Amino acid sequence: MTTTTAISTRRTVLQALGATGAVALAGCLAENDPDPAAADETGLEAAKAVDIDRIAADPTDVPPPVDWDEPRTHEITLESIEVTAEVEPGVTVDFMTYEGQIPGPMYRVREGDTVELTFKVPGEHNAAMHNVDSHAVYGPGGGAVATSLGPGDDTASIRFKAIYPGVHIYHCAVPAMDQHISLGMFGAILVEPEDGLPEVDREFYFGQHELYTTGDTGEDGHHEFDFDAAADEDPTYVLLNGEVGAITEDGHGPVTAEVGETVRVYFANGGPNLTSALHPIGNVWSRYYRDGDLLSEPGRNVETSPVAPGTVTAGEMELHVPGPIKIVDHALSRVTQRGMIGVIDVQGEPNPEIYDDDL
Ligand SMILES: [Cu+2]
Repeated sequence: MTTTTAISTRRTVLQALGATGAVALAGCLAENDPDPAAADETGLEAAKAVDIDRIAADPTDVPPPVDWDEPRTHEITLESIEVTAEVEPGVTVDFMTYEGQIPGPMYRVREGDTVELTFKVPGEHNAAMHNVDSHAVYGPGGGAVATSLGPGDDTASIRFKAIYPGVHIYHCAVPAMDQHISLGMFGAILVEPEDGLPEVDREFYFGQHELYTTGDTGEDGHHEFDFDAAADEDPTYVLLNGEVGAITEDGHGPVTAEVGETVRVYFANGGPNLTSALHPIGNVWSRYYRDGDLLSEPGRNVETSPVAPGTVTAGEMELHVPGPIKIVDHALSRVTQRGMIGVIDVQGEPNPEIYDDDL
């Protein structure tokens, strides 16, 4: 383990958790870190030049609510792109993605709409075979059979009718699907019920997944995918939007919202293996759509809820007071030691009747 950089993973996350926690926990971690001279050497290659500066999808990149009431047809083109990018400074990975981002783009249709999906695997951007298995599809492999393409193959197109409402995942489902999902190939498609969803002020879209590599967490260099670690379900990183603390001050910055607003979060767990214990630190899911079920009555005031791999879920929060809300997996070692955190920064006037931090 490269001790210095291993600490940097934790420091990024601990800073995102809050200064007090950072001081207390950083001291604790420093005592527990092994002597660098005794560290094992995994012999990573040097970090590679990156193809893109950012693998993390923008959480505000959510399609607007359905405003039509007759069935329509959506033409969607989705491209697989393999790119080298950083998980954190000094640590590179050859990711596999839809459209160069993690999670892949979110799509939004209405119950009864038709989707014509064209999939592309351009030879110049891919070395492996890929496809699309969408959980919104009735059909073999959720479309994966018909969309399986090798690099440079002609495009493949499928048409499906979005019959059942819900928020669903799509992902790559080639034989090494665990590898491809771990390297980033998953995203969300929202099929709104005919009656729509409650109006909210803002929506965000996040994706959790875990990364299994030949290096140690935070070890400088280029990390390769580790099939043994995947078999053991022993991840090097557990990430929100593909990077350590991507959506925090130490990454690309938090997303913002205002006191008094109601926000909805769509949360995809790509996995491939770990169930997330989804929790918004400093808030609660006032209405929670378990397992992406948009037809049943939502759960009320849900604190932490399991999100199985291969699921997109949704939850709504009321923003009564300013300050950060931290989106985490409440299996907290994944936060403090594996990178899994994102921040919604709520701005506005204090509301001491609800919360007073200076009595
Ligand atoms: Cu793939």
